[in-house]
Amino acid sequence: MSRLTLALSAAVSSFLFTTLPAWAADAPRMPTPSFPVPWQMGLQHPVTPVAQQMHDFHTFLVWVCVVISVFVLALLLICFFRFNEKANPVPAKWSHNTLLEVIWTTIPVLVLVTIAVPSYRLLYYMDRTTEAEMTIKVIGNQWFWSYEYPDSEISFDALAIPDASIDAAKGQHRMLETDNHVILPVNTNIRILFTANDVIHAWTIPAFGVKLDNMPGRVNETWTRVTELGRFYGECSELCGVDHSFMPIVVDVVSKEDYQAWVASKKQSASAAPAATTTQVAAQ
Ligand SMILES: [Cu+2]
Repeated sequence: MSRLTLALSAAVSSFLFTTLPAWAADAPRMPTPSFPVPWQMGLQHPVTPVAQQMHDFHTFLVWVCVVISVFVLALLLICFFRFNEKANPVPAKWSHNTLLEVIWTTIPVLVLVTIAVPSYRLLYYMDRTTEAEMTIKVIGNQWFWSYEYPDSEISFDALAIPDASIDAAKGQHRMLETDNHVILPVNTNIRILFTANDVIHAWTIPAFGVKLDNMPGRVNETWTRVTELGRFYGECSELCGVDHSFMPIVVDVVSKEDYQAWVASKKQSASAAPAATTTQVAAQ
């Protein structure tokens, strides 16, 4: 390779490094549509079809609970007022009522079936996608995360940023910020594989409706499709040791074009070190 070619490649790589945005903790502020707010009621804003269905199912269950609670409260109040010693001094002596016993056995069974059917449907919907457009692999370590993008041959670690280095002016959040962010394209079916190097961890992003155990010696699978741009946060959700609470997760969901730019910049940086060495040697 001629000196001119090497000089040109060095110039191109330095151009790429200086002009592409830094995809890390010092990345520009992004919208955080799912970030919890003070006095928020309910769950984090859902940004995937799975999370949306989880929210709908959760709301349905809350209403089932409300109806049952009101019904039981009404029965209790009737007992208090109609059958107290003053209102009903001579209690009835009968016991057993076949019709009533059939009813109070059948109705709870029907309630459980009504809950089980959508629950199982959602469980299988969450399980996996047959039409994955890309794959990422999440590896749990004591106490940080490693990520691999097998399609693009990219891999990196993400470590928590200690409290003392948190810069709130950049939109960083204590106990939630990592040095490297996971970058994912919007509106893309993404297969996520989970494993661990040491103990059980659990990669969790509430806004995605994703929470799965990272088991050593086993690969678990789920999928996601994020429909909104922004920065999303999660934490390890399996007690994995003394620094369990220092395994935050930051995912930046970007446009497909920005994702391609990030992949290109990552590949460039991976091949930059040998290129620089060759340039130095050629310059001597
Ligand atoms: Cu963990």
